[in-house]
Parts: sequence; structure tokens; C-alpha cells
Amino acid sequence: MKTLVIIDMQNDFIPGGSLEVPGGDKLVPVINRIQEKFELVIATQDWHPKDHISFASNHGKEPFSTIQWKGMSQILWPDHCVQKSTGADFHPDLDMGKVEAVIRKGMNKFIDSYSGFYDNGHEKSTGLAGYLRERNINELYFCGLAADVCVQFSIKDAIKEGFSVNLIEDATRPIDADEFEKIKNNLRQEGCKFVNSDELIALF
Ligand code: VGL
Ligand code: ZN
Repeated sequence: MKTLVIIDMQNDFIPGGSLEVPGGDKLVPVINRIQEKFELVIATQDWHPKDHISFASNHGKEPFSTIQWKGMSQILWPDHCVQKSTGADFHPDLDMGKVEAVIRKGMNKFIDSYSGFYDNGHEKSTGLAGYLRERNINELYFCGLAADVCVQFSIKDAIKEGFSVNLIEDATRPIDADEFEKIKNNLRQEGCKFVNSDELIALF
């Protein structure tokens, strides 16, 4: 069964938001158009408490600087996707009608969580892999924001969990385009396939 996983299509990641991804708004019609091609559609939602460790403001540091945290390198972000804020809401034009499950992540203030499956330290599972297995899902198609952060880490975990993984290239955008070119090679080597939305519309 083919499943569409929509990553973090939230106002703060859209141009005008606090952690805007260039062209993020352009994905909305693309993602709306392809949803009907999938048997199951799910979404993730970055959902941080105000005092989250990933916020530069909580360390008195500049956004996009890096600290060491729990033995990992942690990028400090502008405050974003604060629980119950409009920045954390899904883009108002994103069609949520077919979305059966929303997985929230990043709620533990002491650890960041890019992937929809696990926090960055793999301390706690969101239950997503188990949910998908119980629904007999084997093929995942990823889209959303940001390609080089949460989309990338969700794909890596999905591959480790044994799912067949595809990235819909024209339905994702990176924060850092150069970095994303390297990431794509790496994902390809790990077994991720790349498709575009026109192919999906024509194929299924
Ligand atoms: C994301 C940075 C921090 C994302 C979330 O959704 O890609 N990026 N939190
Ligand atoms: Zn975040």
C-alpha cells in the first residue's frame, strides 16, 4: 500500500515564517494534487515547547550557530513551531481532508526531533513505524519541509525500519540548496528512490 508522508508543512517553514524555507509555499498545490493517488496520507507536525533546547533564544546565541548537546551537534534555530501558535499550524491551503494521522514531534524540551520516527538521540519512538506496519504499509513517499532537515532524517529512519522509500523531488525544498545536493547522493546510496509529481500522476 502506497502512503504519502507529509513532513512539517507548517506556517513557520513557509516564506514569512520564522524559519522560512525558500519556495516552501510552492509545494502546497503540488502536495494537494498528488494526495488522491495514495491509499493512506499521514503528516508530521513539529511541536515545540517555548523553552525547547533547539531555540537559539534559550541559549543567548545567534540562530544557526551550533552547540554540543547530549554528545551530538545541535543547530540552534530561530524559535519556531511553538505549541498552539499559528506558526505551528499547517499551511491554511494544505488539504488535510485525507490525512488520517498526525505525528507530533519535538515535544521533549531536552532533545530535538527531526525525524517523524525517533528523536535525534533515538531515545524514544513516536510509534510511527509500528502504526505503518499495523496498517500493512510497505511503500512510503515523502514530501514537505525541510528537505535537508526533517525530510532527510525521516527518510533515513524509514529506510532503517525496512520500508521502501521514495522522495517526491518537486514536493520538497531545502533550507540549504548546496547541502541538499550532497544529501541527495547520500540518500540515493542508502536506497531512497526519487520521483516527481507528474510521474506519480501518470503512473498510478
Ligand atoms: C525542521 C529545523 C528545526 C524541519 C524542524 O521541519 O525541517 N527544521 N525543526
Ligand atoms: Zn523544530
